[in-house]
Parts: sequence; C-alpha cells; structure tokens
Amino acid sequence: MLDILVNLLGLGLIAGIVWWFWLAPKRHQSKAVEAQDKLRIVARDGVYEPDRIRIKAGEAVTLHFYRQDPTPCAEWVLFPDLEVSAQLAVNEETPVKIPATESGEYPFHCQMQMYRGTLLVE
Ligand SMILES: [Cu+2]
Repeated sequence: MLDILVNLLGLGLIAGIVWWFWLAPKRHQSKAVEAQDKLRIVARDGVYEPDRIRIKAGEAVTLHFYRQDPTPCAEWVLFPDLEVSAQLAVNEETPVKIPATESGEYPFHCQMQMYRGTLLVE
C-alpha cells in the first residue's frame, strides 16, 4: 500500500517537473542585453539570466557564464549551430568563446534543453 503511495508521489513529481520546464506558459520574453566584458550570464533556477544576448556580426566575443545551479542539469552550455560547448564550473565564471558569426538568431541551452537562451547576432 505504501509502495503505491510512493509511486503516485513520484509520478506527481515527474508531472510537475515536465510542466514546469516544458509546458508552463512562457514566463517572459525578456529584452536582449548587449554582451560586454562585464556581462555575466547566470544559470540559476532553470533559467539563464539574461537569456537574450546581443552581439555584433563578424566579431568573435567571449561570454561569461556563471553557474549557480550545482545540479548536473546546468553543467553544460551548448550552442549547437556554432558548434560551441562548454562545461561550467559551479560558482565560478566560465569564459565561453563565440567565433565570428553571421547575423541571425542562435539558440543555446543546457544538455537537456531545460535552460534556454538566444544569441542575437546583428
Ligand atoms: Cu539541463
């Protein structure tokens, strides 16, 4: 009997996680932030802050990720279209080099695509 209860709780928890990460309505469409040396992209509570970063086309830049979330979910950041990925240290700034890129919108995300952001190249 207790088994069933535990299983039900587990299912409820999973449903909650799925809802939170994939099905919850977009919480906000944030404004794009200009990348500059001092900009930190913080990974915390399932979101990158800021999650829209603007850079100039044709210029390589270094983005500074700061991972506060110690769970494995936040461990990697991937820019699949740019073939860039980086392992992020916890509570440390990790530089991520972005090569000179043509203008466009390039998504980035953690390895499970729960954390999501967009790089705007203009
Ligand atoms: Cu993740």
